[in-house]
Amino acid sequence: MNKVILALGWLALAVSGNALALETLPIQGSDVATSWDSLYNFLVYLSIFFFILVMGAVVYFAVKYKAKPGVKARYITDHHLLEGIWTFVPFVLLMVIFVWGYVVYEKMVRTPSDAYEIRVVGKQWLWQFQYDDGRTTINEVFVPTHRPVKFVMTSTDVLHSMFIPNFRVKQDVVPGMYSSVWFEANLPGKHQIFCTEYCGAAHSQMLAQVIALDEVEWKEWSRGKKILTESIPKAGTRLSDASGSLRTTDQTQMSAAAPTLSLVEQGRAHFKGKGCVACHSVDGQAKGNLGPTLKGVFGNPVALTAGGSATRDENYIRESIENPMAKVVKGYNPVMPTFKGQLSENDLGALIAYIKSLQ
Ligand code: HEC
Ligand SMILES: [Cu+2]
Repeated sequence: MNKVILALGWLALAVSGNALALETLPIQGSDVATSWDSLYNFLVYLSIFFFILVMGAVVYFAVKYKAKPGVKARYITDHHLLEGIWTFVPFVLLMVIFVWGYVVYEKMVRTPSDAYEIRVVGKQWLWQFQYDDGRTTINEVFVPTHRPVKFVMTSTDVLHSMFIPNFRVKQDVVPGMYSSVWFEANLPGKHQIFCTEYCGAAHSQMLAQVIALDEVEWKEWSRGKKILTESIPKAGTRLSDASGSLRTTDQTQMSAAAPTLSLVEQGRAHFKGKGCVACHSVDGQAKGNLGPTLKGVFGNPVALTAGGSATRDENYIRESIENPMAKVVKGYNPVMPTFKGQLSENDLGALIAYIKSLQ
């Protein structure tokens, strides 16, 4: 009898544990969060159902078939119907989970092509954000609501990971390459960012905020106004009548050092300053046979000397600059010097933005 009470105790504990799991999710700050939660809740309810079913059967059979003196247990071999059911039902359920999971995953990883891009650099121990207009911010990133936003991310030192619980998105940030994550914030206000890859002593303090701005505020920010972030509440707690313009200052001062050049202009300056212009044209004309033109290359495939082709995305351009021998463009000699170590992550981000703009 004691064992039965113990089993029932475990049962109650497990069920309440699961019920708690349903209550502890952060608020839903993006559309993906809603789909993600539905799947998560389905999994929890399914687990509760089967937990009760299996544990209930264990307890029931333990009592019903308790060994009695003088009674020999009957030996049962197979039961096709039963076996068929317990194979088919889990198969169908797992397929439902697989397809559903795939659909949500697809939504999370397929970045809309019109997404607003922000470059992110993770370093021990802060997050830096770089915008098209040349501004940078530290540990706060300003994004519009109801518009897809894409982070193109890299690290200057070790592995970090961008995790925004309210949006249910997470992506590793890796030194030497770019990874990306996208979301569409649907709730204005502050959303917490965590670094979720252990990255050294102050890892737990590598925190930042997504500051999702409503339409009015986003316009102000885009015009170069400073947003008074202290007065912006956590997402979900915002008063409906709060007007964005109240939270911007009248001076055109920036949240970070005021940039004189946009990102593309900064990239153009590096392109000149580092001597890329000696070998690469940007107008589609061939520069002798020194190097290929960089006009209209971004996003398009290129044939390689070693055979095959490569897509000229952020990572390809980066590799071309840091390790030019890795993929040599067909028809050219491998004469490009490496620029590894000569460009900061911000410079690289600007150069890539510039090459991207040469369409
Ligand atoms: C000495 C001449 C030279 C200089 C200087 C030079 N490159 Fe190159 N670059 C080349 C050559 C030759 C190729 C083609 C062969 C290869 O892929 O290495 C090339 C290839 C590239 C590619 C790939 C182009 C494609 O069509 O896929 C990119 C991107 C690039 N360079 C960017 C740069 C940038 C940015 C700089 C300046 C920081 C730079 N290069 C400086 C000679 C040069
Ligand atoms: Cu980190």
